[in-house]
Amino acid sequence: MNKFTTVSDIGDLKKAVAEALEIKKDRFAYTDLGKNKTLLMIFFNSSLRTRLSTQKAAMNLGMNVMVLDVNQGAWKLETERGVIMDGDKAEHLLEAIPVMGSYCDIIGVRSFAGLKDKSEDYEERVVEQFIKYSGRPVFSMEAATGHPLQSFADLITIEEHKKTERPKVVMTWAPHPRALPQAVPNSFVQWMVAAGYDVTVTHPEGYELDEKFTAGAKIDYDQDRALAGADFVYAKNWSAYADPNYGKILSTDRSWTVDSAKMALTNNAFFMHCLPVRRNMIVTDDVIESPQSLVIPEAANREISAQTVIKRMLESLK
Ligand code: AN0
Ligand code: CP
Repeated sequence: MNKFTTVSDIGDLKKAVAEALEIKKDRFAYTDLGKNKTLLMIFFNSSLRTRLSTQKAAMNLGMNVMVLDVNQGAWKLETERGVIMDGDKAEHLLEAIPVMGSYCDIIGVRSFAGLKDKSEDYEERVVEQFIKYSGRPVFSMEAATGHPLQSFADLITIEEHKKTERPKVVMTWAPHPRALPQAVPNSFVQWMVAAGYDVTVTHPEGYELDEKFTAGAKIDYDQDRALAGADFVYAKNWSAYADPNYGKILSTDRSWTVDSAKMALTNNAFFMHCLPVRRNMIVTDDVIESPQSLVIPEAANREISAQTVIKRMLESLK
C-alpha cells in the first residue's frame, strides 16, 4: 500500500478487519518488519489519540519514529505555489516535503480543512502534495476531507460489538461551539456504507454533507425517527458543507445533544464518538459514562488501525 487517504486504499474491508484483529491478538508479531525503518509523523494541527496511537503502532512494528509539529519550532510553511514569499512564512512546502521525505521511509500527515476555501479543502491540496513530492508512502492522520484511520478503528470496534450481521448505524450531528471540519463524518459514513451496514445520517437542515461520501446512506432531518431501532449511535459535530455556508455554524441547538432520552429510542445502542468530545454539548455525562459507551475501546483501536496500515506500507517497501 503506497497511500492511505480513503476507504478504497485499504481494499477488501473484511480482510482488513481480519488482519487488524490478528494484529490485536499479538501486536508484537511483526517487530522485525520495521527494523531500521523510520516513520515521520507531521502535524499541522493538535492531536492526542492520533499522535500516541500511531507512534505506538509504529513502535510495535519495530520502527523508529520522528514527530514534527509544524507550528511549534519548524519554519512557517507556505502551501500555495506562485506566492511572493514576503510575509511571515520562511519556507515553501515544495522544498520542505522532499527534504522531509529524505529522512524517513513512511510519512503520516495531519492537516485539517481551513474551512475557508472549499475547493482547496476538497482537493486535499496539502496531503496530495505530500503524495506527489515526498517519494514516500503517505497516510492521512486526518486530512481536510477524511479521517480514515479513525473510521477503520470505528469499523473494528463495531465488528467487535455488533450482535447482528447488518447493524443499524446512525450518525447524528450534535452541537459544538466552534466550527469543525467534515472529515470525521465524511469518512465514517463512507466506511460504514462500504462495510454494508444499514446507515442513517441525521442532522438539522443545512448540514448536508458531500454526496460523494454519503451515497448509500439514508438522510433524515428528524433525529428521534433516525435513532429508532439504532444498534450504534455515532455522534459528531461538523460545520456546514453546502454553499454559501461552507465552514459555518448554522445551529447550536442543544436539543440535538445525545442524552439518555434519545438513547432510550434505540435498540439499546452502543454510543460512539471519535474524541475529543465536549460533554453536555455533544453527549451528556451519563450517556458517555454508561456501560453502552464505546469511546474508550474505540480510541484504543486506533493503535490497531494504524498498525494495520503501517504494516501494509512496510510490506510494500520490500
Ligand atoms: C477535530 C475534528 O472534528 O475534525 C478532530 C477530531 C478527531 N476535532 C476538533 O477539532 C475538536
Ligand atoms: N480521534 C482523534 O483523531 O483524536 P486526536 O485529534 O486527539 O488525534
